[in-house]
Amino acid sequence: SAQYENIKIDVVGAKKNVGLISLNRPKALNALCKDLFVELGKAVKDFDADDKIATIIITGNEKAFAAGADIKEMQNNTYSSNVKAGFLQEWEDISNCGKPIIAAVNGFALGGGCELAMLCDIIYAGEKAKFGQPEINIGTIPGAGGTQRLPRYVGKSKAMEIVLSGNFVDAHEAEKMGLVSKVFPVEKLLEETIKLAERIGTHSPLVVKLAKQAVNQAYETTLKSGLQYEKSSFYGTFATEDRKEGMTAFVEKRAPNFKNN
Ligand code: CO8
Repeated sequence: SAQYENIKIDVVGAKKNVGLISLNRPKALNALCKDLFVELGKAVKDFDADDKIATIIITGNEKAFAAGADIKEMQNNTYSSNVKAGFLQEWEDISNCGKPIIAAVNGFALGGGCELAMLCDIIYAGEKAKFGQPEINIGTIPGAGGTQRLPRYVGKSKAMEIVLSGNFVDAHEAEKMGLVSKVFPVEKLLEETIKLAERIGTHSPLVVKLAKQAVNQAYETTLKSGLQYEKSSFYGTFATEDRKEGMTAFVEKRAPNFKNN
């Protein structure tokens, strides 16, 4: 991954179908400077467009997933410079990805780091992970979903507590409150995340994409229209070769051979 300075990319998994993105500014605890985010957005987009890649993982290092937006870079920003530059709007690129993205979080996931993890579809954590929205400590508030996605994960009281206090929550607390789906020993985290990514990669990529879109609808709409969306998409799977193959394989007691069609 010679073309990147702030991230590393690899293709991993037994079938080489998992795109691994490692944030790589260890001296700044992977603080999310603009250059890093531009590279991250490009790497996600490229993996999303690559037919050989089924699932994407974003990770950091043992000390930090990411300690937030780069405070040194933004300290002299002004309201008008933020508005004019559309400060950090490239973050939206990540949420436009059609393929599943799993965050593998060891160490600090703070501020924008916690928000980046929440932009992902699934969060796995190492047992030393720490999550928080400490923006309040530096006189600002979360700017990339901390006040909006976090309450959807953990409810109002816990989200308020985290955002207003700036206190950190550890991996087990984060799991208990539903922010994280599983916690592993630090050195097992990446291998377990790759296993999940590979498992997802055994399914029809087309149908995985539909399933991701359908779950995301749950956060965008009323229950009634979400259920409508789900039903249309479910009906729609019956127009695919992969649905036919999946059900035929079940009846014939064999493994399905999905064609992404
Ligand atoms: N930005 C820039 N540099 C950072 C950041 C950061 N967020 N976090 C750590 N660093 C740097 C430190 O400055 C230090 O650099 P140096 O060696 O040059 O002094 C190096 O990383 C190591 O950090 P520490 O020495 O502080 O390490 P400790 O182990 O003592 O402490 C902490 C670790 C507790 C994580 C501490 O570094 C810390 O509190 N960091 C800041 C956490 C924070 O406040 N994050 C929120 C930032 S604001 C934000 O994310 C808003 C997001 C808005 C997104 C908007 C999108 C539109």
